[in-house]
Amino acid sequence: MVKERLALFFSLALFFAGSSCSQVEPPAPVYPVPTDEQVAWHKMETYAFIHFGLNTFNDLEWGYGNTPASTFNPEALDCEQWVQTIKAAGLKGVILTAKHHDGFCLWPTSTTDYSVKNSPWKDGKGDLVRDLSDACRKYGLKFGLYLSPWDRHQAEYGRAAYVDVFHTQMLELISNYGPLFEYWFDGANGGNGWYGGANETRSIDPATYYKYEEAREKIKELHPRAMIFGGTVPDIRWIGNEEGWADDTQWSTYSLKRETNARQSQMGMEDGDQWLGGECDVSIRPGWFYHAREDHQVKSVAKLVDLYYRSVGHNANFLLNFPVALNGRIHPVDSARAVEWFLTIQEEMKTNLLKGASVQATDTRGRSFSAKKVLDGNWNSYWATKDGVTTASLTFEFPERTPLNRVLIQEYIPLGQRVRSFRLEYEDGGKWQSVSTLDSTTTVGYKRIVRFPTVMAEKLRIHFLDAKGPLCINTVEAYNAPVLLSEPVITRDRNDLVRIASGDATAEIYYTVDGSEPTAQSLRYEDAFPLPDKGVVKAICYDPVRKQASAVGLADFDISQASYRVVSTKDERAYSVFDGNGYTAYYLPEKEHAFVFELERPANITGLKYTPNQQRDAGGHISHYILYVDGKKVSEGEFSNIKANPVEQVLDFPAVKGRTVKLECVRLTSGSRAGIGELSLVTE
Ligand code: FUL
Repeated sequence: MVKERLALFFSLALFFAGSSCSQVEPPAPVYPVPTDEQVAWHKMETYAFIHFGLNTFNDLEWGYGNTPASTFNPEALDCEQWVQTIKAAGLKGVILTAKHHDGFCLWPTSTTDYSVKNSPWKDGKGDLVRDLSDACRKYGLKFGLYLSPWDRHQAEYGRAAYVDVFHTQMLELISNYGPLFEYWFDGANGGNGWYGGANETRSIDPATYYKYEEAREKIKELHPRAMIFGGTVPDIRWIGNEEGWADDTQWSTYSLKRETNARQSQMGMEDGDQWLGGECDVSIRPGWFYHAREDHQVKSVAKLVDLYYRSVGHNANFLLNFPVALNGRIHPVDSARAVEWFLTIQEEMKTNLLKGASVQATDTRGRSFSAKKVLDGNWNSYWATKDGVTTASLTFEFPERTPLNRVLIQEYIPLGQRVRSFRLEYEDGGKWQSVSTLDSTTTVGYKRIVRFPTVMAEKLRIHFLDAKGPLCINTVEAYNAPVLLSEPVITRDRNDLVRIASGDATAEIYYTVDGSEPTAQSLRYEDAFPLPDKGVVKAICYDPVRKQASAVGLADFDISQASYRVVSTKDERAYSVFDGNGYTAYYLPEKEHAFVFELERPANITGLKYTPNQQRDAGGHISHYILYVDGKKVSEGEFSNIKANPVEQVLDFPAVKGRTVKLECVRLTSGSRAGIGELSLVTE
C-alpha cells in the first residue's frame, strides 16, 4: 500500500515537473511598453488637483503678477479638510498649484518675496506646501506638485536669470516635502505679464528655455517614481482638452517627435514610439480657481459620472480639480458632490455579474494563460492566445438570465497595448445579438468600460477582432448599473422661446419659473414657451416608473434676446450669437475686429457674457478685449485660459446706463477671424 502511494506520488511529481519544463512562455512584449512606475500610475486612475493662491482672492484665472501678496488671506484654511474630502471621494492623491502663472509661491521660498511669507496668513509664517504634504501623509494620500514655468511676476522672466530661479524653486519643492507621485509643468504661456513692472509681452521657446531635461534629471534623482507631466521629456501626456474626457479610441502610445494636434492628444497614437498614458484634467466648476459666481455651476453627479466613464473608462486617468474657496476650504457643495460622485460609481459597479459565470475561449496559449485568468481577480495573471492569433473570443455563461449594461475589460499592459478593436454580443433565448454600445469598441489598454442600454443575457461574448499581437487580457467584469438621470439642458433662443431638453427620451420634464425647486408636481414641460423678460428657469428630468428625479438644471436669463440688434454687420448669420446655442458661432470677417450691437432702450448694464465657439477644437477665441458702452470704455483685459478651457466668460463692471455695446477683439487664440458662440448682457 505504502509502495503504491509512493509510486503515485513520484509519477505525479514527474508529471508536474515535466509539465513545468514544457511551460508555455508568455507572449513577447509589443513595444513600446510602460515602465513599472507608469503601470503604478495607471493603477491610480483618479486623483485630485487643488487650485488655490492669489488668484482665489482676486477673482482671477490667470493673475497678471502684480496683485499684492498681502491679498492672500484665507481665514479658515484647513488642508486636512481638503484631504478628508479628497479621500472620501475615492481619489488616490492630490496635486497642489505651488505656484501658478501669477508667480505667487505657496511656500516660503528663498527665491522671491512674492510668497506666503508676505501675506497675513499665519502672520507670514505659514507654509501651505508643508501643511498639505503633512495632511496627505497623515491620511495616506499621495502628493504631487504643480510649478508654473510661466511666471508673470518675475522681472527676469524671458532671460537666463529666471531659469535659475525656476530651477531653484523646483529644487526647494522636490527636496523638502517628501515623496511625490506626480510633477506638473504647465504648458500655458500667454506672453504678457507684469514682469517686475515692465508690463510687456515676452516670448520664449519652451522647448529650450526652461531646460526641462535638466529638471527631469533632478526630479527623478529624488523621486524616481514620480510621473512628469508637460515639458519636453514627460512620462504622461495631456489629453488635449480641459473637459475631463479622452477619446474612446485611446492608445497609451505616442510620439513626441511628430507635429501633433488636439485630436492626437485625445486619441494617442497607435504607432507611437513611446508609452505616454493620457491624463484628463477638469475642474469640478467651470474655472480652475474659485469664483463665487460659479457657486451654482458645480458639475452634477451625472456629469461627473459620465466623465469617469469617458476618462477612466476610456483608458486614461482622471484628475479632478477643486477650486479652494476664499476661506481656505473646499466649498461644501463641491465636497458633497465629489463624495456623491464616488459613491454613485461604487454603486454602479457594486456586483460583478461574472463572478458566478463560466468562461471559455476560442484560443488559449496554455494552462497558465487560460480564459479563467480573466475572472480570478489577479491583475498579474491573464488569458493569452497563441503566437499569431490576434482574433479570438471569450464567452461567458451566466448561471441564469441576467440584466447587464456595463462591461469592463483590461489588458495586461506590462506587455504592451494590443487590442485594436472588439465587439460585444449577448445570447438570449438561444439567439445571439450585438450589443449596441454608446461608444465605438476599438482599443482596450489598461482599462476600458463599455456602457450600453440594459440587455437580458444568458451568455456574453467578447469578440476581439484585431490586435497588434497575441491577446493578453487580465480582467473582464460586467455590471448592471442603476439608471442615473442627467439634469435637463435649458436654453432660450433669439425669439425668447425657452426649450428644455433631456438626454433620456423616456424621462418627463418638470420646471418652475418662480425660483422654487421643481418637483414632479411642478409645471410639466411639453413644448417651448416664451420668456421675453428676465427670469430663472429650474427643471428636472423625472422617471415616473422608478419615481426618480435628476439633479436640478438651472438657467438664469437676463433681458430679452429678441431685443438685441446687430449694428456692425448686415449679415443675418451674426444673430446666431443670440440664439442660446454656443455651437452655432459667428466669425467676424477678416480684418474686422469689433462686434457692435444695441438694445431697444437703454439699460443699466453690469456685465457681459461671452461664450466662444463650442465646437470641438474650434479656434478664433477672443483672448484680449476692450468693451465699450455708448462709446465709453467699461472693461479691458484678457479672457485667461480661454484656449485650453473655452467655457463661458463673464465680465463684471460697475453699472453703466447705455444702449450700444461694442466688443473689440484685441487678440485671438488662433487664426485671424474672431469667433463668437454666444453673447449676452447682464443688467440690473
Ligand atoms: C492650464 C492653466 O493655464 C490653467 O490655469 C490651469 O492651471 C490648468 C490646469 O492648466 O493650462
